[in-house]
Amino acid sequence: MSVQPTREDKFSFGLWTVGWTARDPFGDATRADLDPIEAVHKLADLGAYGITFHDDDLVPFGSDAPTRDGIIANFKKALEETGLIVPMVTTNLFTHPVFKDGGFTSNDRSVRRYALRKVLRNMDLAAELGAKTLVFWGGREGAEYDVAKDVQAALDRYREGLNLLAQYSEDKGYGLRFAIEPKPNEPRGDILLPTAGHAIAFINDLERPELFGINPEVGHEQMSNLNYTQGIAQALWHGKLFHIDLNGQHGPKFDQDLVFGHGDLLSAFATVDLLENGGPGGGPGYDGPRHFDYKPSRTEDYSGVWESAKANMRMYLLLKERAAAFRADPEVQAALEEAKVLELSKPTLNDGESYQDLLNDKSAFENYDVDAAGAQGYHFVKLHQLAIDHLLRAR
Ligand code: ASC
Ligand code: MN
Ligand code: MN
Ligand code: MN
Repeated sequence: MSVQPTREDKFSFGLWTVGWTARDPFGDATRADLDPIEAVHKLADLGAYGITFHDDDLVPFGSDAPTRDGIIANFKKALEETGLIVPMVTTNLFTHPVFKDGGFTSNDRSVRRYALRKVLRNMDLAAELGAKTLVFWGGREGAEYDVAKDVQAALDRYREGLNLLAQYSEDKGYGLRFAIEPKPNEPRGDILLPTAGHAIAFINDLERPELFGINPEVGHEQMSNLNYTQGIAQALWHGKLFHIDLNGQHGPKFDQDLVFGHGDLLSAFATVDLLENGGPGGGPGYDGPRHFDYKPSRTEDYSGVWESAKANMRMYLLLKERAAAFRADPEVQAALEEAKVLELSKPTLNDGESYQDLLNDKSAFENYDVDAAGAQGYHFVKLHQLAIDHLLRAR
């Protein structure tokens, strides 16, 4: 089995991940700054195909125009030398104090106008670098105090902002797609659009819903005690899984941003199985970047940083191989059958059957043996144990 990543695997990393210097609310940085050019070369050497960034990860906030141009030119050169691409770009609307009450939804109107300008400038760069997706992680769009935020007005302003940005992309011919990344809390006490479901519902009220999807992050959904795999399954069903942030998390607590699979391993197995193979009944899988948004632990030096970057890709490929073995196993196929997992793909009504036909069908109700149906076993545990046997290489 090969766990050597290749470009075909479509692995990408945020510049802010391997470049995180590990400053946290309680302690100083434990690592020196990482040169983005070194990050490009190192990630390319390790087998990644893409690198992503917030505007300020690449060009320090407040840089003058010549400095900015110089940094971007050097970055492009490194991309050309390595063949690494930039599949996604995102905008930092959370670090500078100006954004302490949000970007698109700050109570202060001038902050909202500034935030829009910052994204518009970044969108030009995204298009110049050939990015296909622009992510919005609204970490500061939220509140600590219910009485201090008019949530309905905030959603109006969120919508106003996103409509404008989409209009700009279309007018400029950039053809970008936009992905909203939910998170329930941290750094705000409560964040707007806290889960995948909230974000998908919100998208339906935008001017161009077809240009908007979501970028769910493993840990962010799990912080809400939600099932990540079920969340992305629903996003796929809606055609809304535009991008994905893979990492690891141990249940509802602070955002851990561990290596993918280093949190809930069983859930990670199910996630990879879904992304790679689609639903067992033929539902869609995922074709986009396998993007890692993790933070190399504060305990690690740079050799540990690169070990952790490799670990993300290794985890993904190991799980991909295990998921393929699981699907190929005839006993699993039989267990899926026995558990009626595949029967769920069969429509509940016959072809062309109306409710009147259903009402006329005595076998569906009057003569239905409800006690026998209630007494049947579904054998789900046996199927699940087969999955675990494959995951543990016991089969
Ligand atoms: C993002 C994103 C996050 C946050 C976080 C910043 O763009 O996807 O989850 O920013 O990684 O530290
Ligand atoms: Mn996170
Ligand atoms: Mn993320
Ligand atoms: Mn993150």
